[in-house]
Amino acid sequence: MSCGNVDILISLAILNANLSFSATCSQSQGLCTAPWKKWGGSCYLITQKHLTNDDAREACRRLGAKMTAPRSDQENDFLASLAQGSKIWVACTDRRQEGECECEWSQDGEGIYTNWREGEPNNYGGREDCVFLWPSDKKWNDVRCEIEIWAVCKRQLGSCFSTNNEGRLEVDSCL
Ligand SMILES: [Ca+2]
Ligand SMILES: [Ca+2]
Repeated sequence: MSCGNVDILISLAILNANLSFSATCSQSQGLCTAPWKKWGGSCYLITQKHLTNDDAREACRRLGAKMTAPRSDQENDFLASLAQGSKIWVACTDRRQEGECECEWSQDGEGIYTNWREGEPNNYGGREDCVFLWPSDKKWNDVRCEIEIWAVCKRQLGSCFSTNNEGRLEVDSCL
């Protein structure tokens, strides 16, 4: 799937047929509106804000996305490249049952991808139920959920469009 002009024109044509002339948002295929970055079949946005795990999940939810948990070495590397040297949350937790890691974005029938640093997860102090990614070596560590670090939100490809005063569709940054 490309983000080329042809795709955009086709998407606009389809949307134009379905939308009335009012300000509205609609999902379309193949686009990630800046500052979201496209990778694989999804759009990613780094918060660049220090947030607790709960606040990071909520911040992503408000953007129509979910906090990220990578599902492959390639996606893990991509997240590390977005991190710009900062630690970032990985949306995995063993809050529900100590020692049982559950991750966002894992699919049925697919083993949970993990990339633990040696000696982790150690549940240090009996209080580490959330996970971050060290950008230096791209490895994971379990930590307390209350620390404040950056997060990456992920959502399926799509973009927002709205109609302008003349009823014409235009790409909008209404995320
Ligand atoms: Ca734990
Ligand atoms: Ca740890």
